Amino acid sequence: MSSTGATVYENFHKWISELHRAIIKLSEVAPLIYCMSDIHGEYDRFQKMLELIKFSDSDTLYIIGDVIDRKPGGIDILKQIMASNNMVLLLGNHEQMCLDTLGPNNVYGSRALWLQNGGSDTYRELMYMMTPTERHRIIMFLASLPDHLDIEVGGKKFHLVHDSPSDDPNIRIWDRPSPSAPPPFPDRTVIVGHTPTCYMNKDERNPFAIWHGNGIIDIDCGCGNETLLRHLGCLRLDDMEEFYT
Ligand SMILES: [Mn+2]
Repeated sequence: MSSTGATVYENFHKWISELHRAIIKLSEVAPLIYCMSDIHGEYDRFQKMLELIKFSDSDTLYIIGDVIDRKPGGIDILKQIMASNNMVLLLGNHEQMCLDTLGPNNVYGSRALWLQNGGSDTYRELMYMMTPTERHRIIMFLASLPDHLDIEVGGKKFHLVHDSPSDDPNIRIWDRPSPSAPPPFPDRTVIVGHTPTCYMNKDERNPFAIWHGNGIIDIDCGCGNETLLRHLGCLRLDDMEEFYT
């Protein structure tokens, strides 16, 4: 090979190496879309999950309700979500019970219902362990949450809602979907939480796993319950990879 030929070859080789490095770098920072639900105060599992998925500033996390109650870390998780600009929280029935009790439209009897459903730690922290200004900031944040969202990831459409797709806001956060129901939408996959997946797959012997139904996916793997079979589940919507902590 002539010396000019060798230089051309070396330059080409160098260019290919640089391109290869650039592709690797791009794949490391490519933004990814994740969803979780029903963390129910399990702060440690939530932090472990963020580490496991290597959640970065360019990724987006949708949390489909029920961050608070049952276990004591709910307010810390809420504060983390509020401080982040790439975590999107949807309203769950537990956030609604908190709002009904402490929000601007106080609902008669809501405090008893909330406390019966694991709200004691959240209630105590909001009422007695923070300033009225901080409490107001949290309540106003909860009051601003959407109760459903339609998103598109890589050409696939998803409808995110805490419990059931419906025109009725109460059904959206309170009802339980039937595992044998027909697909709710012809063109979108529904992703819900609220109902631990053991009730959908009738499997109470194995660790709870994300349930894939007919046009609907349930990602509530039982956080906040007492069973040792519970997990925090996380679904990456780009490739439907599942993660558990
Ligand atoms: Mn719920």
